[in-house]
Amino acid sequence: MEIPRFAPLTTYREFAPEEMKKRAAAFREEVQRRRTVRHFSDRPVPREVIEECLVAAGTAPNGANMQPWHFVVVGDPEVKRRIREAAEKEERDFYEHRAPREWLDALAPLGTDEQKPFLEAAPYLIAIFAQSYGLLPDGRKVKNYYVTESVGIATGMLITAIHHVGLVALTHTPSPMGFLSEVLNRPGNERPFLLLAVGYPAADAVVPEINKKPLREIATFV
Ligand code: IYR
Repeated sequence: MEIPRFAPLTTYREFAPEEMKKRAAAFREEVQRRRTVRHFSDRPVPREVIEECLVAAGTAPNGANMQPWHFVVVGDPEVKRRIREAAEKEERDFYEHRAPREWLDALAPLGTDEQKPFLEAAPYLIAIFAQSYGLLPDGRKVKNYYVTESVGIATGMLITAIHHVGLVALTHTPSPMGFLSEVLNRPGNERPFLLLAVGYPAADAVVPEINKKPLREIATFV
């Protein structure tokens, strides 16, 4: 067993209550501006910005620090085209056959359909994979813990980072999305978790008029 090693906490910063309140409100306002955008410009995005956002996402708290995620950043138009083609095939089946009426009704306010032009328009697609188990260089398996929770937290941090730098993202979950493993050649210990389209919004981008639940509905203080 590895012996735990500890170092002093030097990165923590405390803020006085008034400053804390200001920061809390400022951050709340900043994230309230975020919208999921489905219409992308093809304007290029510096790769370095995406790299920084991914490093930020990789700091996410996670089970036993196994960091059970892998991010595949797709900028190659031909790979994006293949992803779009495969996603639209699944989505067509979803919208035309598989989706129960109740699900279609729930999606109606978003105006989504089987057409996924953003998968080619956005300069980057980030395919997020969850590693069900880790693999040592000698091929032995290492158990991962709380994989879904961990990858979900990292994904949330990635989306927040993307917003923070002035880009927009769309969380896309083609169902099923096994095709991502094939198109992107991922190993057997990884399952596709989510596909993020990232870029600038199109000049004429519109967003659905929907609301977030108020605090009293999403939280209880006891
Ligand atoms: N995967 C489909 C359907 C879809 C499902 C949910 I839940 C959404 O919030 C949005 C869409 C699609 O991407 O169109």
